Amino acid sequence: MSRDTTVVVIGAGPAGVSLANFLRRSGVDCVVLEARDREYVEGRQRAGVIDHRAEQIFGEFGLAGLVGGGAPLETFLEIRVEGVPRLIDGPGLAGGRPSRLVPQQLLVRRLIGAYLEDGGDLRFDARDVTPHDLDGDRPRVTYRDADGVERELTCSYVAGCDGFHGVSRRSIPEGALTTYSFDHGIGWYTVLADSPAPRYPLMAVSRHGFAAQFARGPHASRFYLQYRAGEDPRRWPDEFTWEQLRLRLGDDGLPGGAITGREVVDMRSFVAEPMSYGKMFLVGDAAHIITPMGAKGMNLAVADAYLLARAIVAAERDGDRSGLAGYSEACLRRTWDYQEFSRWYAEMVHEAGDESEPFRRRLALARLDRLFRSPTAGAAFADLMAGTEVSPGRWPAPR
Ligand code: RFL
Repeated sequence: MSRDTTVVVIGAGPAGVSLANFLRRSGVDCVVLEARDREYVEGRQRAGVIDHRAEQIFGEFGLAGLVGGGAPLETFLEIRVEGVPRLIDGPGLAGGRPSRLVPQQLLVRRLIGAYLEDGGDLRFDARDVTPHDLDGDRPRVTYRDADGVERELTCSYVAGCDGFHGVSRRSIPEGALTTYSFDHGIGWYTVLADSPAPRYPLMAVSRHGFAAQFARGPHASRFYLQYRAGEDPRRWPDEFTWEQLRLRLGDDGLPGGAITGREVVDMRSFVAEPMSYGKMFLVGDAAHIITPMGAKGMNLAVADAYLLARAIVAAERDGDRSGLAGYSEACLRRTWDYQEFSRWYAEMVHEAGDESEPFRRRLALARLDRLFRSPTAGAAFADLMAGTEVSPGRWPAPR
C-alpha cells in the first residue's frame, strides 16, 4: 500500500523536532505538522536544562553540538536553607555526568535548523490537524495548510508530539486510556529578569516561602517564588517581588533589574496510559506533565522520542516490532520514576520551610540534610539529575 510518508509527526516542540531529526538521520522519512508559525515556536521560553542522558542521545545522532557548543555545564547546585548555603556536586556524585543549561527555545531553534538543513519536511501554520483510522493499517492525517487548503497525508505511524493541549491524545477513543492527575497544591510565580546569573543554580528554602534562581544567559535570570493559594502574584508590584526574593534568598545585595516576563506555574502532574493506541504513539507532554522540580519535562520528551525512533527504525528496517509493542511500557517506567523524583524533591524543598506543619518540616529538613551528609543519598539524587538509563526493557506494570 503506498503512503505519502512513513511517519506524520504532530507538533514541533522538543519532542517533535527531536523525533524528526532522529528519524531523518536514521533514514526514515517523516512530515512534521505544527499549528503555530516558526517565530512563535522558536521563541517559546520554558525549560532550561538538558540532562547528561539527553545529551548522550543527541550525540548518538551526531547532534551533540546542538546542546554542547558553548552551553554552560552544570557544576554545583546550591541549596540555601534560611540563608545558609550548601553545595552539592551533582555531576561528581553521578560519576562525572554534568547536565547543561540550554534554554528550550534555543534547543528547538537549533533542532529545527538541523532538520531543515538535512532536507526535512516541516509544515508550520498547519490548522485543524486531525488523525484518522488509527486502528487500521494506513492511518491518515488531515489538516489545512497555511493558505487554508485542505490536505491529507497517509502514513504508517502517527507520532503525537503536540503537548498537553494537543489533538493527539484526544483522538484516542475514550476508554482506551487511563489518566492520572495530581495537583501538588503548590503555586510558583516565575519571572524572567535582567539580573546577573547566579554562580550556581540556586534553590532557597525559607519560612517566607520557596524561591529559586537559574541562569538564562550571563545577564539574565529566571526566578521562581512560591505563592499562597488564593493570591495572584502577577499583581505584585515589582519592588515587592524583589523584596521577597532578597528575603527568601537571604541576600540583601541581590540586584534588582527589569522584569521582562511573568508567569504563574501551578504544580501539577499528569500521566496517560498506555502511550500508544493502534498506530498512534504519544510522545512528551502529550502523554505526561511533570512539575518543573528536577527539570525533567523536556528530557522525558527527548527520551520518549529516542525510544520511538529506535522502535520505528527496527520495525521498518528489520521487521522487528518488539520496540513498538514495548514503547509505552518503557516510557511509562521512566515517567513514573521521574514523577516520583519530582514529587519527592518538591515536597522536600517546600515543606522544609513550612512552619505551619512543624513535624513535616523537621522531616523535610532531615531529608535535605541527608543529601549532604550521605554520599549514597547524594549519589542517588545526582543519578536522577543526570538522567537514568533509556532502555526499551519491559517492566512489571501494576495490575
Ligand atoms: P510542547 O513543548 O508543548 O510542544 C508541543 C508542540 O505542538 C504544537 N501543537 C500542535 N501542532 C499541530 N496541531 C495541533 N493540534 C497542535 N497542538 C499543539 C504546539 O504549538 C507545540 O509547538 O511539548 P513537548 O514537545 O512534548 O515538550 C515538552 C516540554 O516543552 C516540557 O516538558 C518542558 O517545557 C517542561 N519544563 C521543563 N522541562 C525540563 O526538562 N527542564 C526544565 O527546566 C523545565 N522547566 C518546564 C520548565 C515547563 C514550564 N512550563 C510550561 C510551565 C519550566 C516551565 C515554566
